[in-house]
Amino acid sequence: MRAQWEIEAEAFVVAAEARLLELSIEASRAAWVYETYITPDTEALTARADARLTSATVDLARRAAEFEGRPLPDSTSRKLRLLRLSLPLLAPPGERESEELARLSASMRGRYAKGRYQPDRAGEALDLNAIGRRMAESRDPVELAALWTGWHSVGVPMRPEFVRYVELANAGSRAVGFADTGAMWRAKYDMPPEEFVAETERLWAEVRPLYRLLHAYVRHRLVERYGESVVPRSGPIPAHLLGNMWAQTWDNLYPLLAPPDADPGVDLTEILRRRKVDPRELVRIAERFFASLGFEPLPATFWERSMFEKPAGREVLCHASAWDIDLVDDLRIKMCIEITGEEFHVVHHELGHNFYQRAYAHQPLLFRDSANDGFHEAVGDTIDLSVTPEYLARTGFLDAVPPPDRDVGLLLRKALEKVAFLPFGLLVDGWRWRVFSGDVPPERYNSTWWEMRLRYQGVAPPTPRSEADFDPGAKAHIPSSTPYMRYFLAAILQFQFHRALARSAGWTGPLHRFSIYGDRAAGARLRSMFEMGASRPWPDALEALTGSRTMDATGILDYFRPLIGWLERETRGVPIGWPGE
Ligand code: X8Z
Ligand code: ZN
Repeated sequence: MRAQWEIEAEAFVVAAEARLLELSIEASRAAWVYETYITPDTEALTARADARLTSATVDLARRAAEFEGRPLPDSTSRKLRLLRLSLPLLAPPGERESEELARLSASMRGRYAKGRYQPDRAGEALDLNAIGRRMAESRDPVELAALWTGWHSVGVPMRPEFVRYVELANAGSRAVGFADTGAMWRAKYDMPPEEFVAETERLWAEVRPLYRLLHAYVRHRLVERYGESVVPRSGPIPAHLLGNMWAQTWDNLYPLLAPPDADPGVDLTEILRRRKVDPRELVRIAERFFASLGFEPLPATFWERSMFEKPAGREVLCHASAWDIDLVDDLRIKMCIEITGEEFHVVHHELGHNFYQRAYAHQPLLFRDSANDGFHEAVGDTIDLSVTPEYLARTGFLDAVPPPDRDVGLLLRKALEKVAFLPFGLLVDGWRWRVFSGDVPPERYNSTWWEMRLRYQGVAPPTPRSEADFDPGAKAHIPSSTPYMRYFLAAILQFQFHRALARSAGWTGPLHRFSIYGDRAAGARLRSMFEMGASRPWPDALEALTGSRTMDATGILDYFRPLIGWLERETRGVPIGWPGE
């Protein structure tokens, strides 16, 4: 016979899921309207819907705690645990405080979305997309520094909001038993939080030598280009010279860094522009990749309701995101698509979220999530790793497959995207965890941010920074409260997934030439992992796909193996590392 508390716990979970579903849909709709049409009214509406959802979640999480310590079926106790972890921000006690936190959160997102930089008084004000385009292309250090500094001023008015936000967010996390919000974020990984931190450090230690090698090569080439007065031979690389606002991916510098005798690699931007591909078609191309694996095409509503382009005449939050509004099949993406290779990757990334969401939609609400959040971020990128020359030739984008003996260009371009990202992926939440715990107080927010950017990435700001600035606010995930360690995990996991899929296909060639395009067996393996959602601890899902229960950095190292030797040769006699690392 089932115990009384077991019956009560299950009834509680069913009712909680129904309540949360209703409030989540309401909050998603409000957030969608806000982020695609930013006005004071939509800001107030999204804040209100968020406050309702976060307050209800805290309330339910506290009641869930009453079942703690009683023997319950695994899936029930897992749901009770996940309930406390379902949102990155929880409401602090008190209706006023809860609404205040939701308002601060919406306000910071709005500031980010509305950020502009006006290069000169007569010129037009540039939004982040326009600034990003210039940063990708310009090689003028003076212009680049101005763009960088101009955008970073977006953080300044966020600072007082962020200070208060940290207090309120921590109060919300404490209300459900966590020491602070960072502790709550670290508790999401089916292992003791300290063990999770140790895992991230272990993975970083494994890939760090490759990052330092790439850093040394890039710095050396930048010294040649800009001279030692701009780029110190053995110091940090100035952050504005890497082709990206946050120096998080460096592939826009490829034309500058390509070995003179190397194959040009594959220039996706050029291919897409030559074909006159428009934003909607770009999404279609990515959808066709998923379809080739056996996934159902996206629903008609996806095409009707998504935002693919920046609309004229209203403010929107352009940072790309994927949505599942009704948590069943009201799937959408929100992007301001530009026709570039970079955005081609992002479109695959976003559709990965949508196909994952759809595959776990049959799960009970609290299991409608990825195995861990790194998985959600990794799947679209895994598909994107299969955008190989062979795939491009099969789909008619390339006339002929280039011979593999000159692939160093292809690999360097990928490393500038994927390897360059690793320390940034690690440090954003490295910083935020310390901020939430109080280890870094407001008067050291910015200096610690730069200490960490120096230590991990080996980059330095182009102009002196002070505590009047708030440079973390110039990165979307800070105002939007999106945890960031997930991207570091994804950068490791996607190569582990890719290698596993290659092995099960019997592939013996180089990993960067392997593509799962059209491979239904690979699609079925991915789908069965997707369908598990968050119903099992993530090592189970990882094992189902890869045979391993631990995250493994040898995937990315194997992928770049042919490049490592080349980088070692190129950096012979060149300084490696930097003071302050
Ligand atoms: O934010 C994203 C996605 C949406 S989940 C576009 N990414 C991180 C970023 O842009 O900083 C993808 C890679 C890292
Ligand atoms: Zn994502």
